[in-house]
Amino acid sequence: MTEELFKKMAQSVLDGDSDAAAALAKQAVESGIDPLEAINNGFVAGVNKVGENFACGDAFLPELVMAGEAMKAAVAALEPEMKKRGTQRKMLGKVVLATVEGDIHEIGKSLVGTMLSASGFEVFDLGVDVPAAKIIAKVQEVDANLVGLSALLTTTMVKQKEVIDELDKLGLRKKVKVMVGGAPVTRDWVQKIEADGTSEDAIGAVGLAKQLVDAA
Ligand code: B1M
Repeated sequence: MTEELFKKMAQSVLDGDSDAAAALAKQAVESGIDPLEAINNGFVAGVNKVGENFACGDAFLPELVMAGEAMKAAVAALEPEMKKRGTQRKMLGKVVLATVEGDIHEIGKSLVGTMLSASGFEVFDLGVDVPAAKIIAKVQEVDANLVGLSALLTTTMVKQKEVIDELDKLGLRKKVKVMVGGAPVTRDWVQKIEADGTSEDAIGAVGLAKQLVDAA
């Protein structure tokens, strides 16, 4: 019976069906199922499958976005019960995320944020066109262990370096890992600005964020 419900949960995420995901989450609460079990044995199985499908070209961007949204809807529906039970979901880390100053491309950055938060990171998404000073202030305010910087323009990539330099000046660079991304970002660029890594897509960003937090 519970196994059947877990399968339906995974399927709701695969289908990108936020309403079904939220309804199944509520059903789990009413049946007395531990909300963390519902997340880990039900919904996460779905989001992992979508990630695999995306990586091998069997799913595309809209499916990825909708799966992330469905996962978020499920977690939101389970959160009150988690708080009630005092079993907060284990957070993998705190990420301050932004598209750098001068750049208003938001779609890829938001997708990365959605997948990170659906995967267990606490995400502070500062939006687009964000100056380095604002990013650093947020890192300090929330004691973040990761910074994610998106840039879609060759003219704004340099702002990624500016954030890294500022972290360095404040002596925060060892403690705070930096991942960068966006279409123009290459491995060479990552090395040049001494970032901690990049990924070509949102699923890769989740894997990278987990690696960086584990290595810290
Ligand atoms: Co602009 N734009 N745009 N644009 N735009 C590009 C980037 C461009 C390549 C188009 C082109 O000429 N072929 C080009 C840049 C050229 C260059 O610098 N080499 C360009 C330009 C020139 C411009 C303007 C200057 C145009 C103008 O006004 N003359 C202007 C700049 C404005 C500014 O930022 N100051 C501009 C404006 C816009 C719109 C506002 C119209 C719109 C953005 C709307 C919005 O975001 N709300 C827009 C769009 C849509 C694009 C394209 C067509 C699509 C970008 C996108 O959303 N892709 C883009 C061409 C292209 O990329 N094909 C283009 C989908 C998204 C899911 O992918 O953002 O790459 P992406 O994110 C991926 C990965 O890169 C990675 O994961 C994401 C998910 O898979 N990733 C990360 C991203 N961030 C990451 C962070 C990570 C890890 C991975 O860790 C932190």
